[in-house]
Amino acid sequence: MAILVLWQLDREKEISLHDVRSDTVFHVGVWSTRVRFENGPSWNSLGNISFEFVEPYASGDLDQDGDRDYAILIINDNGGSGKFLFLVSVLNHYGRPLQSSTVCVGDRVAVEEIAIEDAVIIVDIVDLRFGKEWRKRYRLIGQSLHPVSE
Ligand SMILES: [Ca+2]
Repeated sequence: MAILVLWQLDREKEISLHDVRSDTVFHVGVWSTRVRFENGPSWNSLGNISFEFVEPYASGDLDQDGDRDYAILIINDNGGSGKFLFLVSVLNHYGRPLQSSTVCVGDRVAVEEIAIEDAVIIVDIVDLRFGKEWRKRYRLIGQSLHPVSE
């Protein structure tokens, strides 16, 4: 039995963006809402809070175990003026996508570019109200995303 399990771990499959959108159970926002994105935005039961998968995204090895993971973006609209953008790390966990960490990037901001280089997520952010731009970097430490300086 142990040999079979080891064989299966060794033959772990790559995960695709489609897997990330359709097979990850996301916990996003203050309510830790469980959402999926296979059919566009996800709404709460009252229809007043939405979560939407938005591009761009990046793929690369975040936990440095040799397989491809994803850094994706989700917008949370709670029906008020705020539109909160979350950066989410999704790891390849034995061939299935697993959300490992989520950080709020800002309110009413957009991401122009996102990349993964040497296990660091590099995010170029623009403030949609004031046009201000800045860059943030995050590294996975354990299961959590932490901001890092250059
Ligand atoms: Ca990995």
